[in-house]
Amino acid sequence: MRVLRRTLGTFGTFLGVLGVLSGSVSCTAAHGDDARPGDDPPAALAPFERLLPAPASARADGPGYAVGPGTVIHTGPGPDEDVRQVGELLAEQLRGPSGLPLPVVDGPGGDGIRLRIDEEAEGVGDEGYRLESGPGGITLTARTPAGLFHAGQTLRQLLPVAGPGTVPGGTVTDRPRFAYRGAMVDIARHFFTVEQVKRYVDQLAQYKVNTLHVHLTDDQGWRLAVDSWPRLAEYGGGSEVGGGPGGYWTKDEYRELVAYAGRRYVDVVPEIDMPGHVNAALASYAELNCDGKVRERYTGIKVGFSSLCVGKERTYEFIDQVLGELAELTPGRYLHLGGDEAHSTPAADYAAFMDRAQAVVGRYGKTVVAWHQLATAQPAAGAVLQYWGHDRTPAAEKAAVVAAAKAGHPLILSPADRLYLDMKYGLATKPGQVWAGLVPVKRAYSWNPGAYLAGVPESAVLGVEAALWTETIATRGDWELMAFPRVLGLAELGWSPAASHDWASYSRRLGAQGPRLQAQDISYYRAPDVPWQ
Ligand code: TNX
Repeated sequence: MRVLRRTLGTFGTFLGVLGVLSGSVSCTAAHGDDARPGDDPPAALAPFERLLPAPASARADGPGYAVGPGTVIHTGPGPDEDVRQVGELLAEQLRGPSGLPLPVVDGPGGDGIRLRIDEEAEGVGDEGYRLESGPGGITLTARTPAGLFHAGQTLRQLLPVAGPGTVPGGTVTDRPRFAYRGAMVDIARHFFTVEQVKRYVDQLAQYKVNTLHVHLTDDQGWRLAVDSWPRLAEYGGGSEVGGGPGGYWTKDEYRELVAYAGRRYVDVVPEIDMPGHVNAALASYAELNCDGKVRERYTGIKVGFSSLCVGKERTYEFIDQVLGELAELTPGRYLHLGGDEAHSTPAADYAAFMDRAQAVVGRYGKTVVAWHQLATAQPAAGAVLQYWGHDRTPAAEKAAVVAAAKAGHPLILSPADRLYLDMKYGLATKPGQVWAGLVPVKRAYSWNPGAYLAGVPESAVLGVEAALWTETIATRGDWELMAFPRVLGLAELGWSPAASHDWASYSRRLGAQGPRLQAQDISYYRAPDVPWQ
């Protein structure tokens, strides 16, 4: 791996990557911690040891609780609609695999699985929880319903993949390292339905990922209906990479996704990318173009060729109406403005445009998120920057981001050579790109977000996000192949304490997730250096 990293630092080209691969064979063989085909099957881990993401603390102690036909889920002591909903959802999630009835009952109850809010619970923060298991049952305690939801996801992992089972006795006390643990999906390059994205939300939420960033618009398609500009979706949504039919989400579908994610304590962050990446809009409305001439729809995979017309007042009416409708649909605090790769917008125009766009977001009561290129302009007070650089990003570009972080702009880290899920694992990976290098499972996990950018302290890092760009990804199978298992590494980096960071331990726990992923029909990549169970 060390050779891989060094070589990528020297050559960014495809040829460089080829060179790395031939070198990596001997490099892998030299490492003792890589399991290879033919090794003995890995020993099973005890339930508390296989939790992923690793909890802040877990202690096995004494006899456990057998979840069986008589088990009841108690959502008490008092009536609380949110706790009730967490209990209902947990029951749904446990019934399938266990085959048990698991009725949900209001009130404190007796034996069984008990969900309790305790606003004074210690060591759990806003999103964490305590899970205590003994012969009389399992008690999940948290300050918030979100914490109870996360406790329930831990409980799922303590039970067998199929059939009833016994949760060992003991206590888990847990809380996240970072507040923002995100995954981005690009439904613009290839269109994907709300149903597919909901499936991803379920897959992610079980690993305590709490944010879904949706890249809704790009050169190849506009994917959300906007009442004041209907041709955006109706015409601009009718294309995608490769010439397929594309598609778009109605407002009701978008609302449904937001509600579905919300029930799983996942916030939706919608992105309307601007001032670049806008060909679909320029193809839908002639008036958005500086020359007043409508553009052709685009189905290729180039970036950086389109720009909104910065000098035209109509452009600002457009973004005001689009962002206004989006803000109304979005209960979360963030609107993502994109702002990346605006290669066709002169720097001064870019800065002037982003000033006005950020003001619009503020006026609708939301907080701006933008790709880190915003650091080259003037990020608004409180704006969050999403860093997508990599080992070969020029020092000056990094320095602008570091300066913005020091000036108080929280960072979301999405290093392209770690967390871009569209990068190939190896050259044999069919879908995917290689511009940021190959990203094997180990590389996606083996870095420290708290000390990633020199000069940026951990306290300036809001969190991490894995991005699934879809230029080369057109099917659910390819989506899952690229996301799994690397997105579990993202979940672990975002949640688990820095002290637990260790590939040997992580890869064993990842291997133990294999049967769970399989049971959920997730077509994941069986990376050769993971000891899959
Ligand atoms: C860079 S990341 C992009 C996207 C591409 C992606 C492909 C970013 C902010 N821009 O437009 O889809 O690379 O890997």
